[in-house]
This record gives sequence, C-alpha cells and structure tokens, in this order.
Amino acid sequence: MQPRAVADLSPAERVAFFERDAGVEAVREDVRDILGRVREEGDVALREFAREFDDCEVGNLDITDDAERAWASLDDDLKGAIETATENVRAFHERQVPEDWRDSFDGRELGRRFRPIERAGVYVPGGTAAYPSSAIMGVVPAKVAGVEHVAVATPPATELNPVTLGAIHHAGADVVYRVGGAQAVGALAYGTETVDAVQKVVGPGNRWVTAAKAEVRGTVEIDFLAGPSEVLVLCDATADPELVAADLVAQAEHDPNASVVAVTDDEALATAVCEAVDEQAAEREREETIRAALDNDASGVLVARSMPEAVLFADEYAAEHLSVVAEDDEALLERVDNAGSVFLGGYSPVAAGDYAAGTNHVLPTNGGARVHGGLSVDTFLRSSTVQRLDREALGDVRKAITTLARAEGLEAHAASVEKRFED
Ligand code: HSO
Ligand code: ZN
Repeated sequence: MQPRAVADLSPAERVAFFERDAGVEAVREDVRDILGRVREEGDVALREFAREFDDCEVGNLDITDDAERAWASLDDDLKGAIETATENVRAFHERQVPEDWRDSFDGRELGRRFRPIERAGVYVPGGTAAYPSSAIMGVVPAKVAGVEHVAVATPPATELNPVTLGAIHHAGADVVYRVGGAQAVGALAYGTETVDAVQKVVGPGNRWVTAAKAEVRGTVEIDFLAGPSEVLVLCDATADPELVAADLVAQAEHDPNASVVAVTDDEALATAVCEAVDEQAAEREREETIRAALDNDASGVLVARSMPEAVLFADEYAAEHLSVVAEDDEALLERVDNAGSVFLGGYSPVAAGDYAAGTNHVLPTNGGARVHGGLSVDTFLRSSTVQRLDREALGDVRKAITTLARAEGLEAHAASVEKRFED
C-alpha cells in the first residue's frame, strides 16, 4: 500500500471515494429477477435459491425451535459474551425510548405519542462470516421499541451456525426463518406460504441484500441501505500507526467490497500506516478478502496538506464508521457532520461498537450518513400528533383558519369552524 495525496486525486478518483456504491448497482438486474420469483413462487423459490446459492437442501423454512435449542447448546463463554453484548445494547437503546408528551401552546393542547410498528423483519447475515452480533443489533432495538412480531431471516447452511442462532433466540426474536440474500428480503417484504410479510425490513447485508432492500422499498418500509462495511480514520501525528492499521484491516476483513480509509496531515504517519496494513494483512486468516477491500477505489491512505483539508475529506466521505485519533479529537469532530457512528481516541476501536459497547452497528453506508442515522429505537416507532382545543383556543385561530381555507377555495373547511360559533 502507498499513501496518496488528497490534492493529487483526479476528479474520477474523488467520485470513486465520495459516490461509492460497493457493487450494488451491478447486481440490481439479477436481484429484480430473484425478487420476481419469490413473489410468484413463494416457498418453492426460497428452496430453489437455497440449493443454488447456499448449496443446501432446506426442508422446514421455520427454524424458531432450532434457535431455542441452539441457545441451550452454547458453552458458558459464548452465552456470557452474548449476554454482555445484549445487555449493553439494550441499555443504550432503552435510553432512546421517547416519552409521549402534551403541552399547552397558548391554550391549544398539542402533543405527540409514539407507538411501535407491529411487524418487523430483521436480516442477519451469514455467508463467509457468522453474525450473531447483527442479530443482537437488529432484534434488541425492535423489542425495546415494543414490536410484537420480530421475524429474523438468516442464510441456510447444511450446519447452521449455533452461535448466530443462539444469539437470535437470546435477543428475543419471535420467529426465525432460514432464508438468505435477496430472496430473504423478498420473502419478508411480500410474504410466502411460510414467511409472514412484515411492515419494515431492517438489517445489514452484502450487496445482494442491499440491492434487494433498495428494490422492495415502496412495497415495504426499510431502515436504510446498510451495505459492506466502511471505516474512515481521521488521524494526526499523535496516532499509533499500528492501531490505525488494525482498525482498517478489521473492517476490510468483512467483505471484498468493504471500503477502508485513513486520512491524516502527517506523511510519516501515512507511510507507517501503509506498512503496518501490509504486515497485518499478511498475518490475518482472511487476507484475501482484506486485500480485495484494500484494492477498492474507495479505499486508501491519504495525506492532506492540513488537518482542515483532512476534516473536509472525512465530512464529504460520510463514512459508516468514523474514527478520530488526534490530539484534539473533540474539536475535529465538531467539524464533521456526516458519519454513521463515531469512535473517539485510541481505546475506542470500531470493533467495540461492532460488538459490545452498546451502540448499534447497523449503520448507513455509501454516503447514506449524509441523510440518515443508524438503526435505533426510532426505526421501529411511528408517531401520532394529538390536539385538543377549547372554544377560546379555537377562537384564537378562527380567523387564520377561515381566511386560509377560503384562499384555498375550501369553503366547507371554513364552515366547519364557523359552525362552532353559531349560538
Ligand atoms: N462492522 C460491521 C458490523 C460487524 N462487525 C459485525 C463485526 N461483526 C458493520 O458495521
Ligand atoms: Zn465490523
């Protein structure tokens, strides 16, 4: 790996960094075909796709009981880790539950109340890595919000991962299906003979899952697009290059389409980070995936002419994970608005948020952080507004209402107010 200067990036290179799509567009057509078949053929299509993509025969698609048994089979270390992560994620998300409120606005009693949606679907990725942590991140906020029916879909395998299944059960899922990829998103969105349709599909996934979520938007609500992992480390000369490299390599091991970036004003640090990344990648079991991610057009170690230039780059990148390792990290963070989740200082590796700090790891990728936050209790709530006006309060706004109603040509609206004052 070689450092590159931010100032030397060509317009095409800048586009690759700032308008990254992590390969999602390339699979849109195929995903449309898969979704069409799920819609038409239901369970039959799910079983065929399991054979084709997951190389396994799926009998029963509902594996809720297997998840319960899987939890019971886990050893104490695994149970303890899942319990710790679940407790910490629950505590952080309980803090997010909004209170219903009513207030008087010059005699008009106005308020908001919050209710959970009824049925949510959580995608828990499988594939080359197992993701018990994503089960916790998806199911716990839904349950904290009060969602009654939380369904989980996770890819089938000849031997289902007991840790993932156990975590799905412990996190509180009500029903669990073995179906993965774009077809899982389709099943949750449209429903099949076995899979009940939900109102909202959430969760992270590879580019197939992400493309499918983009496609079903409209039929069903989705959280946002949470594709292959990204991290941007904003660092100054005080950062330890080994630790910066460790965080880059960690997120790179997720997926060949992952994007990992370090940006600094210190050339010596950039060179040291590159060397450390190369060394550490060679030591990792998932080296091939890591190298592919490092080769992405949206990955790199960049040298800015100043920290303000580095900050600007970080803000424009709008990373899923933003790590700030610098002398005055709070001052730098003040100037970055776009980031899914922020990690401050040398002892806050992204892996802390991935697993057990308590924050959510389902976060917007591909620049989605410019307009979205990550998964939270809000994701599973909707709000109603409430109002109560008495005669005097309605009298105060009578003129405003009737004047505007008549200006809109809506005489009956005006009359509905005037009628209340006919004595
Ligand atoms: N970094 C991933 C989440 C994850 N990491 C799961 C490890 N396991 C996306 O935020
Ligand atoms: Zn991760």
